[in-house]
Amino acid sequence: MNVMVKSLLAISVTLLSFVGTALAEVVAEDAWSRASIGMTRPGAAYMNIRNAGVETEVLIGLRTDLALKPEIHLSSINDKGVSSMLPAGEIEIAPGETIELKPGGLHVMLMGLQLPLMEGDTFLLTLLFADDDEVTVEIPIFGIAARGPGN
Ligand SMILES: [Cu+2]
Repeated sequence: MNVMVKSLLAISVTLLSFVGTALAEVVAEDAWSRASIGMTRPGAAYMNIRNAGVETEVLIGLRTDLALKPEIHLSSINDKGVSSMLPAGEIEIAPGETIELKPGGLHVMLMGLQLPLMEGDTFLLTLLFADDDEVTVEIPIFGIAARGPGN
C-alpha cells in the first residue's frame, strides 16, 4: 500500500515538472520545506531553480494557497555576525543558470500561513515569471529539524 502511494506521488511530481518545463523551460528541483510549529511564525521552503531554456527568465513572485504573502528573501550575515533577511526582489536567471534557495541564502518565506506545515504532507507553490509563465512545484514537508532535501 505504502509503495503504491509513493509511486502515485512520484507520478504526480513528474507530471507537474513536465507541465512546468513545457510552459516556462524552468525546472525546479530538490524542493523541500520544514514542518512548522503552528501558524504564528512564517514557514520557509527551498529548492534549486534551473533555467533550461535559451532566454533569461525573471522570477517576479510566488503564489500558494498555504500563505497569504509568499516572498523570496535573501538572508545575509553582517560584519558583526548578525543575520538578517530582506525581500530579494526580482531574480534574473540566465539560460543554463541554476539559482539555489537554501538555508542562510535565498529562500521562500511563507508569511501569513493559512495551515500549519505538517511533516509528511506536501503543498503546491507556483513560481511566477515576468513573461507570464508559471511553474508549479510540489514541495514535500520534512521534520522540524530538517536541513536539506535528503532529510
Ligand atoms: Cu525570510
